[in-house]
Amino acid sequence: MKADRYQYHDYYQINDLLTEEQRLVQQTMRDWVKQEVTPIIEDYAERAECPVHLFKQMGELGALGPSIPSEYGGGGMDEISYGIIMQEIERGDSGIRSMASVQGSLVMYPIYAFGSEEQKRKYLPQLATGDMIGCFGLTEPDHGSNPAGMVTRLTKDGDGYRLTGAKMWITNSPIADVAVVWARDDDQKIRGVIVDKEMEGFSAPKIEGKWSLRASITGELIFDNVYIPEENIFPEIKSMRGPLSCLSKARYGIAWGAIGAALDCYDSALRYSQERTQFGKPLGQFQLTQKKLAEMITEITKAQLLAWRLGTLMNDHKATPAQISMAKRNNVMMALQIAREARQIHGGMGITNEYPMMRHLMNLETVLTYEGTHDIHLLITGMDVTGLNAFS
Ligand code: TGC
Ligand code: FAD
Repeated sequence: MKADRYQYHDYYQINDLLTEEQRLVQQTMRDWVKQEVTPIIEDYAERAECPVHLFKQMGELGALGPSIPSEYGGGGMDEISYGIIMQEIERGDSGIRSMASVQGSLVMYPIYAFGSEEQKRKYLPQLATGDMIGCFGLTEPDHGSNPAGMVTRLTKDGDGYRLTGAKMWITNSPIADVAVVWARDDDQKIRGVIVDKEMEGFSAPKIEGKWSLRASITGELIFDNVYIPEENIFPEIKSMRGPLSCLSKARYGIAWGAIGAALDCYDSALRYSQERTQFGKPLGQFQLTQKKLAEMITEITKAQLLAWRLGTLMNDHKATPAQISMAKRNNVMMALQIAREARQIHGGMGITNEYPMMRHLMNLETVLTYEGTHDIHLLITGMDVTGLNAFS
């Protein structure tokens, strides 16, 4: 894997829309990915091992919880900076971006938005540095697209509660020190619980055999009558708005992140088309190759503009969940299709680990599914434009 192969394509001069600070964030993350992720990622992915050491490095860079205020250890940055960070990390690998986006959007964000002052002070600074690793438990074995059907129970027991049930497909869970878990209480309300890994009756077995996101570790969460003190419950939030608003943050990051994976594939395909000759000409001189490359950069540019505009709406607190769904859905499918076309341009070489496309392609199959599947996001847009709910 050649660490020096990147070119940073910006066909519509979108960098001109960025502030000085956002450009600095971009450059810092690019340098880090080039030095620390690209040289090792194929090896880790091949061995299906998570490069856990990257957590602390991302913490030092402010990439864990970039938009959490600095008084709690977060980066104190705006939403576009957060998006840029996700884009640059995913240029390296979707699994590494997953490590960061779960930590920031699905663990730090709910503690920040719904936690008590004590919970914020206890957990956020350590999560921000990567000294503590977190995970987010919403999906259950029988409730994926419909998390409101969850059967994990939080039952009152003396001064505290008992947690029983299981969560499935949980990023980071086997290596997590803390899990933000959503469960139904005695009043049938959805409550958020902070589960510490030492709690008796709690385990987080690894899920083996993934052909996608191989450098990201995924597991289950099992709660066998785990005693939860009151101080570990989010005090106020008591509805699906809790977990779903975390998803909004993470989906926004994915809308940017997917562009990074697409750019990495496009860059490799463009380079290969200029270097490889067949029939006495570079591949890039054939009209069919030009069509592929021209369509790729067009789709990337449209996705960049969608993400940037969404970022400005996020900064103004005006973005709706349906707008976020549109960007997540569009940009992930765009990246998946580009990974596939880029792989074709490389011919047989495209299936090897000399090039990044197959890894991105396999990763993006998960990205298309998690944080709401491609079809669920279509139905969210459909509901928004028609006012009619396809889920009920
Ligand atoms: P619904 O009745 O529509 O809404 C309940 C309450 O929540 C509010 N709300 C949202 N708030 C913020 N952001 C959103 N995206 C929101 N969507 C809804 C809504 O206004 C309402 O508020 P209130 O105050 O009136 O109570 O809820 P529903 O249960 O009918 O939801 C339907 C549906 C299908 C849209 C939802 O269940 C859904 O999005 N399903 C997809 C499931 C999903 O995305 N799971 C992701 C699991 S986590 C994950 O995949 C992490 S991977 C991370 C990685 O490794 O990078
Ligand atoms: P299902 O909900 O069973 O869906 C199967 C198919 O049916 C999909 O194609 C779906 O689009 C379709 N479908 C479902 N309902 C409808 C409908 N109403 N209309 C039309 N089609 C429908 N979850 C977490 O909580 N935390 C995590 O950290 C996390 N990390 C993950 C990491 C990985 C590697 C993976 C693969 C998943 C992760 N997830 C996580 C879970 C992820 O969010 C779910 O896989 C996803 O929400 C889909 O749920 P499901 O797999 O149960 O599929």
